[in-house]
Amino acid sequence: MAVLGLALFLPTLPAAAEDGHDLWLRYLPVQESRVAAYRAQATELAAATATPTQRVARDELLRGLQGLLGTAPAVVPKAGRAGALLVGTPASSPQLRALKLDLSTLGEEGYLVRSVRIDGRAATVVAANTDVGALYGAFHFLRLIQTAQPLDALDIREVPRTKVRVLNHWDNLDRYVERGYAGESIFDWHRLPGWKDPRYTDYARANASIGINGTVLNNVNTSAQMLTPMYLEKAAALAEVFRPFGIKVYLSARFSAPIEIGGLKTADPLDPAVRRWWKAKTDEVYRIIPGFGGFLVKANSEGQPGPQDYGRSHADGANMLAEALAPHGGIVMWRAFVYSHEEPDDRAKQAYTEFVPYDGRFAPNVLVQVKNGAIDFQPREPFHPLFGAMPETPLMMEFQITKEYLGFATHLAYLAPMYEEALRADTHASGPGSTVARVVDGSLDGHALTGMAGVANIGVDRNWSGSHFDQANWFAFGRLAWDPYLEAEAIARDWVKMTFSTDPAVVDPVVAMMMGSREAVVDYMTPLGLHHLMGRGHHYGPAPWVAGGPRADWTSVYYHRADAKGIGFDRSATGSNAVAQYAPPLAAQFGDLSTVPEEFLLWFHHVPWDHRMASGRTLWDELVLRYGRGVDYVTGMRRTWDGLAGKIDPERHAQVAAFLAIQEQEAQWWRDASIAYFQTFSKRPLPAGAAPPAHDLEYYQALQFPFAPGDGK
Ligand code: GCW
Repeated sequence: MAVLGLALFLPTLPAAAEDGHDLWLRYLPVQESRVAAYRAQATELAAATATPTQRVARDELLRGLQGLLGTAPAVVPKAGRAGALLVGTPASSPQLRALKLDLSTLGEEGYLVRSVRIDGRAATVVAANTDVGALYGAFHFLRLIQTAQPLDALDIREVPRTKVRVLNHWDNLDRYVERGYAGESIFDWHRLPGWKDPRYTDYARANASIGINGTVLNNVNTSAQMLTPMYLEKAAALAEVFRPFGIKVYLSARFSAPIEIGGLKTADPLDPAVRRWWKAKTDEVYRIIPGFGGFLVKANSEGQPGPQDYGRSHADGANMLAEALAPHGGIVMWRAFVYSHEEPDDRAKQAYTEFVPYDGRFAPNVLVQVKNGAIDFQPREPFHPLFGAMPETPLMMEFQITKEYLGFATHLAYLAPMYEEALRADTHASGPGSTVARVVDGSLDGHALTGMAGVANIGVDRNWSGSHFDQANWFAFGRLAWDPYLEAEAIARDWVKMTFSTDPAVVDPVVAMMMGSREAVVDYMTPLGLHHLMGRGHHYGPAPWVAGGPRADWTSVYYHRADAKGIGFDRSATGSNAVAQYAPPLAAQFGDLSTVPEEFLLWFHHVPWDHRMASGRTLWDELVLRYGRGVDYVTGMRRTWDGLAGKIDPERHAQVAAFLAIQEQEAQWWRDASIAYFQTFSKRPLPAGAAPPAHDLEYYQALQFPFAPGDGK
């Protein structure tokens, strides 16, 4: 019995050490008991190989099936046996054409995966209008096997709900990654274009497998050098690798490039010479990079140049670039992450104030790219008030995948619940049900140009993302960009099965652990609506005491406003009145202390320490309790993970275990430092049972981290 148990278990354990490099595309053998059934449903593969995209689809299927089932199906020109897999488009396969499937609603990227009969024999067809659609379908087919789904009676129809699904790399040309915690940039500019690292192909495979169809190669804080011929040639080499996978290359454009590399005296968007320069530059980009996607721009934000330097508006700047791109079918992604240097107003209000007046004034090929919240990728923010407030303008979502504010790469924080929370938030813009997802997918206001951007967490670390669990955030971003209505839990389930094991004894506890992990970070870092309390500059660790320096809104005290009376930022009508930027029902709900959801309490209100919470506790006691709850959750994750030893390969198990130990220490540090600090204002004892901080406040304040990774430069 023991021997038999071992034999059954073995195939799920890899022979070679697992370093995470294969991501969710590991293709390890499926459970022995399922092999025969799966093989019978992939007896042969009929797939055209005339185009590069057709070839990558075929190769992926062969590689996947070989790995999963131990044998690859025979490649045949025509499906002839029972259990054949037919992949393609009506143009690539006469046999597929003969099936007369209705592909009319699939567009350019959608696909069907369907059980059919061909000449009376059971078969599976992956059908699309384009090769890329078929490639997405091929990945879906593999995912069904990877996640142990049955393959009979398939009737899957998938069409992406957004058009532009892009990663934003904050990667500099010297390979430093701003807010990157996974090592240097994977883009090896110095050796490009001559050396095309095989990683680029794997990167493209991984992205295509989750439906990502674009990538912005360089940081939004960019050098104009990116637009010089030397670097365009390098970007072209990457574009060539990515193209078969349906991935377009985009570049961040520095607004002052006409001065820096064009020799002009100005970058004024209304100056004819400047406009001519951008037109010529854009034509050149398209000559060098066929199929180029367009520009991403951070303008007049955090010191970046922009149209306002010349008294012009964001719309003037965006439209100038849009005009240059339009003849080529390119787009502009113009970021709304702005807060001005002069503006003394609540930072949370500034993007709305600057952008709403320009609603309807942007060219049709401009997307305004809005972060999920109005401050900056905090562990929890209410949705950005721009969503729903610019019906005439397509707004794309910008999520951060890299965990700048959620514990860098060492903390386990599954971000899909946070993305889901933002996407499901109801803006009430056109009555109830006007969710952010409906703004983003264009359905609310009838926009065809739609998109979602994710700030990448990718670097040269073997496991790509700096930690094994951070791969899940890349995966989840792609899946949600494709379909913003997917459930975070279902995505986690797929990811765990593909990445660790399909064994329910692994899947259930790991998914459960992931699902609460982001809330735990909120608890131990910024409970009850607190925000922006991290270390200055590098953003590592707690520093609610940060004050002074160049700008008030780069400090912590600006955001928490703790004093003898209470804590929190009054954004109600008696304060900054940021609530008024939301639709009336929300403005009323958020603006009233008795109706504001507790998770946003201190985001919108300055609240007395003795305020009664729903729990019956005082605010102070509740705050202390939430901090502790966050730490306890991490302790619980450690316990769960330890219990999985033997069910997960030892290499990855050990690293995750070590990282969880780091996370537990850092969670404790966040709790203790925050409580020690806020207690100097509340002057109240800790609630019964709460342990005092391990050190005094001075200890925490004295900690320095001059070499913390990822700092802006
Ligand atoms: O999140 C903040 C970061 C900056 C970043 C900026 C932005 C790229 O701290 O490093 O700069 O936002 O989104 O532009």
